[in-house]
Amino acid sequence: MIKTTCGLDCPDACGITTSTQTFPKIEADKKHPTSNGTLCSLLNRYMFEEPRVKVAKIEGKEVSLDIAMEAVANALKSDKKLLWRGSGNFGVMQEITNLLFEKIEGTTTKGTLCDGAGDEGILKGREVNRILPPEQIANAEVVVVWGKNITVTASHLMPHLKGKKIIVIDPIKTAIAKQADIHLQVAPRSDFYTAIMLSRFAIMGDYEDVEFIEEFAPDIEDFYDFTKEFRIRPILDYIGTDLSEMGKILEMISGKKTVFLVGNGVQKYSNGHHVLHAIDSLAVTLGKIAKEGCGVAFLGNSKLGFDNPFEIKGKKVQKATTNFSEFDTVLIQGGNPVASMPNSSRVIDELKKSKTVIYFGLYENETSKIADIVIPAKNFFEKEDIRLSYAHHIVSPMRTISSCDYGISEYDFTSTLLQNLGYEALKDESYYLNLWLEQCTKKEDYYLSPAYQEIPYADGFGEDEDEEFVFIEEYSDDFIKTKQFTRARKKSKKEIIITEYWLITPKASKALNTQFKRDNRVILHPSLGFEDNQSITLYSNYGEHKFVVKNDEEMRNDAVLIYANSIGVNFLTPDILSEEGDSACYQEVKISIR
Ligand SMILES: Nc1nc2c(c(=O)[nH]1)N[C@H]1C(S)=C(S)[C@@H](COP(=O)(O)OP(=O)(O)OC[C@H]3O[C@@H](n4cnc5c(=O)[nH]c(N)nc54)[C@H](O)[C@@H]3O)O[C@H]1N2
Ligand SMILES: Nc1nc2c(c(=O)[nH]1)N[C@H]1C(S)=C(S)[C@@H](COP(=O)(O)OP(=O)(O)OC[C@H]3O[C@@H](n4cnc5c(=O)[nH]c(N)nc54)[C@H](O)[C@@H]3O)O[C@H]1N2
Ligand SMILES: [Mo]
Repeated sequence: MIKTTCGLDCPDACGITTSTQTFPKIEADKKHPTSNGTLCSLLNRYMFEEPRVKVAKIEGKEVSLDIAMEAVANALKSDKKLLWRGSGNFGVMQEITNLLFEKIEGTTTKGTLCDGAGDEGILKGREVNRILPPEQIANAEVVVVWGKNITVTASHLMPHLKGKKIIVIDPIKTAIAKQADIHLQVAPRSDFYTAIMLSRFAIMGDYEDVEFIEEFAPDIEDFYDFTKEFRIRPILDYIGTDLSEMGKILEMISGKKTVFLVGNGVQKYSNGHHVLHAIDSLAVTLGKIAKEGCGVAFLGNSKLGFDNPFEIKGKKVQKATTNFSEFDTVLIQGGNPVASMPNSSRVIDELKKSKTVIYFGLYENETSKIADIVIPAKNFFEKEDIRLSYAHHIVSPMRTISSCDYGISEYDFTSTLLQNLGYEALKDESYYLNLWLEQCTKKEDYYLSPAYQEIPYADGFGEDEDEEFVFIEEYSDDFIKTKQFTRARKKSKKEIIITEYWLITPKASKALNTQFKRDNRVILHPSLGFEDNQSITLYSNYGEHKFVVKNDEEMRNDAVLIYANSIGVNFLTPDILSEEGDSACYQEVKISIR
């Protein structure tokens, strides 16, 4: 039997056992510290059902891999070339193509489609984004699931929640919300206010952890003053809650070891950094961080503590709002930007203006369809790699289990092009793999990241771990004006006719971003008055697209939901960057229905 690891972009990064003889039969590695004995259907089933790109193409014509690679080499000789990498595979070797772009003086990207805004908010308070080890989640007594659809997107955390008090803060009545002791069904994009209000009431009600604050966060008085700048009544109305519900939450947490599991949902907005900074400030006020069974877990920095051999300098452009037309040659690796980036019409226009688009991936998708050159990749069962995770510290090798004679690995792709273009060859593949493993400590059969700490921030915050926490003390928001709060209050609820809806766009259970099963549904509250299976057009300032209606009581009546795997969802989303953190803001948009 061989042990390997799932490479799909998911926090769990599950251990797998299989053998070359029995593959594609795979099983969960029951000894792997983060597996719970099962593998999800994405890995077990949908990945194997998805038709692969099995032959290289130039302008739609099938050619041999050698000829296609020569065409890629020629295209990379142009002046302006860009590498745009997606997150289809989470192995570290994906980044080896950086070494090619360093040599040819090409442009790469900075920023992210994913968690950049939230990450920046964490850095503001703690200076480093350390991962909360799952053991601390297991040690907690109360778990606050905040904008994270845990049963779908991180199902291997579910066993840790057994027997605990659960508080869910989410505009949708998700599966975990249905099991929760308290579900705060907040208005979308109101989490900053929720965190600030909870902090204010915590201090007013003497729920704060005085001893902890003295040592780690003495600036609390200024933070308290800051929370008082916000008016209680209109803001609680806006969030969709009241004093008694806020009180219940604080009572449930008080005196109990509490973990906050914060997901991407809270920060898909221009002010996403404020949200994570406010949630951290709340956790510090309550003393629910840097202790056993406590902490705020967001997507952590998986590469923290590593020297990354693939980090390069050179020109970088924004990943979420790339102007592809500025480049003659665009190499798209492991991603599907035509469907996954915001504002699809703009992305398609931009890509059409660039001379040569190269798609290097596993599956046919919206991006492969418009590419000039298509190069088939190998999947993570067909090459060697190392897997890190943004939710735990286990570092796991990924092994070659199966052969693939039509695809090429990222290492071979880079190596071939460097040779073809006359540059010095790469070192052996094992050299790079070992560079990662050598930096780890060994824990039984597994490796542990150099950043591992049993209780993160136990000695303090900052790089040197002896600094104080920095509270949030300023807030700006151009999208929602606080004046709206007073206006909404003056009208009775009946008078307000909603014509524009928030767009909630979370991850789907049968897809991994745009890979695997796709959809075309929009989910609405029945009170909006549409029929199931009716086809409707949604439009925003950025574009429009048709979707098929599914009614669901789990929705609020001021929001519609379209999963991230849905065909056309990103025709509606804005190509704007978060105020800080260089992140996409998929939900900073209101949509109308035709
Ligand atoms: N099955 C599956 N698993 C996945 C993925 C997948 O595509 N499919 N993708 C992976 C990737 S790339 C990532 S980044 C992670 C992300 O996983 P999560 O962090 O769970 O992120 P999302 O699924 O985007 O949204 C999470 C929740 O946020 C809620 N939400 C939306 N808007 C708001 C808001 O304004 N406030 C609050 N409080 N909640 C809000 C949504 O209703 C949803 O329940 O999942 C990973 N795991
Ligand atoms: N509306 C909306 N849009 C979103 C989001 C959302 O919540 N809502 N979420 C955003 C988030 S969090 C993320 S992370 C992005 C993800 O967006 P992308 O990074 O573009 O990821 P995918 O769309 O899944 O495309 C991954 C592609 O990688 C290729 N691939 C897989 N494995 C390999 C490999 O080993 N080698 C190579 N060369 N190719 C491979 C496959 O062909 C696959 O089609 O989407 C973002 N888009
Ligand atoms: Mo993501």
